[in-house]
Amino acid sequence: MNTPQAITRQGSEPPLTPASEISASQVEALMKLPILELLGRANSIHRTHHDPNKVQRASLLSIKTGGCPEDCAYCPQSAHHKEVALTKERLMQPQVVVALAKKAKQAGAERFCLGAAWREVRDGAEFDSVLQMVRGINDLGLEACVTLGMLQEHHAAQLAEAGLKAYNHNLDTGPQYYANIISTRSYRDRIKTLDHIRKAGIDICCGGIIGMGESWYDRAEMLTVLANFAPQPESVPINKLVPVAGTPLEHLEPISTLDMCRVIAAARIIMPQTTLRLSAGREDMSASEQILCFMAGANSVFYGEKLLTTPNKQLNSDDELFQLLDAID
Ligand code: SAM
Ligand code: DTB
Ligand code: SF4
Repeated sequence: MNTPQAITRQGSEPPLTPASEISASQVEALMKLPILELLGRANSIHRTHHDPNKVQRASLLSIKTGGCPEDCAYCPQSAHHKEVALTKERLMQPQVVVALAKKAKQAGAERFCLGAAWREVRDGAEFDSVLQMVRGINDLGLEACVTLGMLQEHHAAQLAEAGLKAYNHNLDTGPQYYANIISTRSYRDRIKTLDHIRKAGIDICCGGIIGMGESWYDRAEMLTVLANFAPQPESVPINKLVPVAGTPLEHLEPISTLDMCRVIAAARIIMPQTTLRLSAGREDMSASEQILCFMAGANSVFYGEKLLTTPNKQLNSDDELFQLLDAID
């Protein structure tokens, strides 16, 4: 797998077709194209590789909430941000999790994702419980995805054996901006975990957050690292920062939907096959704004009234959105 060192500032022409070794300055130029040109290019690539009318629904559940030792500036679950109003919760029981997965499936979810506020996976009873959850979700015919922080090779092998489809582990931002956001683990640590996931044969779900004060070049760097993974990640979540009170990023200005679209469109052009998930930050977007993100190449959302700890779109609002995506009489 390529590391961030692979990024170079070479050339300024936006690429017309996905390249195997793309540079951050090329991706930045792509994101800065006239918006209609950018959306047009992205949509045409999207239609070549995906059903243009299909948006996947993934459900999300926080199985262990709060008290995380990491200092991620955006995250309400970090124990470093003492002003955040959040009740810590211990790891949930497997049977409760599987019952919630069953409900999500009945509501239309195709993938069920479990999130734990852990720095890393540790051997023991808690990890065994997570393996049991994965088996239960799999048995329901749902794709199972987990995000548990860093892990070692043998953990990835056990998750694969339990039938895990995908592991979510985000780069969060570009390598140069990263130190402004997280100090308790390095970019290289993240890449190492992703390597273990890939070697175990589990799909990689890896993306980041837009709107943390980063530049266009930082956004381009993050997408470039992702696009230069070989093979590219099977799914890429693009989160808009949810500015939670009590976190260091609480006062940041929200970024516009068009800026989100620019990032999504560039991601679609350079990663034509990936499932692009319009993740956190949909709550304040209108149906039309979300449809613009789908035109730009997003083809998955988190479905359910809560993300991990913050509100997501209400189910009736998403049901209306999905009706709008259908043909009309
Ligand atoms: N602890 C694990 C980890 O960090 O990999 C898993 C859970 S963590 C909450 C999963 C991802 O949620 C983060 O990597 C980040 O991209 C996203 N996230 C967390 N807080 C967010 C926020 N306030 N706004 C947008 N995305 C957020
Ligand atoms: C991802 O990239 N976004 C999701 C999922 N992976 C785990 C999490 C979003 C969390 C938003 C803040 C919260 O609800 O705590
Ligand atoms: Fe912990 Fe993950 Fe939140 Fe960072 S993003 S504080 S690792 S739960």
